[in-house]
Amino acid sequence: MTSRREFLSYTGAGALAASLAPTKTAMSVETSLANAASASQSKSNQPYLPCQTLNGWTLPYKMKNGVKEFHLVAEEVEHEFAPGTTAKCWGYNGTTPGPTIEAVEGDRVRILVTNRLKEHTTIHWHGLLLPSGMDGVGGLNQPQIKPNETFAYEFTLKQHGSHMYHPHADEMTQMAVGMMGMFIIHPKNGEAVPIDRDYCFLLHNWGIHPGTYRPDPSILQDFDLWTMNSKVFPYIDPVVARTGERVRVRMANLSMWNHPLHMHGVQYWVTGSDGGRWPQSRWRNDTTEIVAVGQIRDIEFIAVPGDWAFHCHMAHHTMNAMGHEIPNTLGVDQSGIDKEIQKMLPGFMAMGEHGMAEHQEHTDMGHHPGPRNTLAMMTGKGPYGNIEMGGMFTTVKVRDNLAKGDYSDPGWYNAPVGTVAARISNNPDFGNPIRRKIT
Ligand SMILES: [Cu+2]
Repeated sequence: MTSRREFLSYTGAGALAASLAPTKTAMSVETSLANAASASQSKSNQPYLPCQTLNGWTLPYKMKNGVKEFHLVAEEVEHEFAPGTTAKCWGYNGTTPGPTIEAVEGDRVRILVTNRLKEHTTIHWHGLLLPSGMDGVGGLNQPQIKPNETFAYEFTLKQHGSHMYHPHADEMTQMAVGMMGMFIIHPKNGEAVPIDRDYCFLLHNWGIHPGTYRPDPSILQDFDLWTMNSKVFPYIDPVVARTGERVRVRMANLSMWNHPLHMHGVQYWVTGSDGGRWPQSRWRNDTTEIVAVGQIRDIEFIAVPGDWAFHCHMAHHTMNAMGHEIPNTLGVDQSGIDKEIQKMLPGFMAMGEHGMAEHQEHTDMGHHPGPRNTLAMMTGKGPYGNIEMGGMFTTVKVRDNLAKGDYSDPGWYNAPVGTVAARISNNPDFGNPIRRKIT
């Protein structure tokens, strides 16, 4: 993951290097990448702070006569949600989500879109202010981009803030299988309140039924996987920061559900949306912010040392593939049922009488393996044991001694002595607590 992070920061810096040399009319990607190393060592020269796309990357561009030219390729991709589950998805330039586009307010951008799918597509620039003919709704604003064709979109960026791109052609299918990306526009005159670290991710849901390899576009509610940038816990990169830094996270949602994103350890400010940066008088504190379907919310906080959970608060959205509408086994005495069912289903294990936490213990031990290409419902190991999560769950890892611009995972937090909750008794009759009616 570290080397991927380094690569990502280079590609982001590569774009910066290109933007600093607008007189070079056709800077190659290779040149941009080569320049990245020096650019990353002299961050003060950068006109903006590159955004870190969790588990993702930023698309390099070429300068052509003062226009920043990006090239997106719509294509099928083999995508891994976590080791153990891959699927044939659709995305851009080899990944889902597609690479993040980063530019600056006032830039003229040209975005070439090559269609390597077997059906037509378009791209809609979600939230951008542009001429109607560049808005990307197939049939309404432009002809569909047929297989093998390349279309050019070109417009001037009149705004700044967090935005997205996605197809507006056979949208139900193309979004369900992963076609989406972020479009970040940095302010021309810098940030009103300086940001030390900037992150972004797209929330999504997937109908990848146990044992299958193709996302099912017909699912409306009971999805199997819930993702941040098309990854599930524990394979979502952590948000890393140094104590005291101001961190922004741009949370975007192109799934079929609203997601209340909850961050532990801080009261963050909600500072912007797809409608741009909000005036400071509208910033407000919260710890859970609903990011509705098709929306973006920017949050900012001052980093506090520790390992902090950061997740969707819909409890089913922090699970991996799980059954729905199954009999409730809570409180049901299942003794002896194993042997009976094992006659028909060898390896069957009754569970759920006292809760579902035992699920992770069983699956971690290799008991009752699920169908192939199917993740366990609960997973993840922390320094104190099983985390029992999945889906839209990651961590904010804040340390006192991180170097500026170091985005690598610092490992688990070493909590100061006396600051961790600890057992003081194992007797259920301990103490003299006041209790109401007990059945
Ligand atoms: Cu959710």
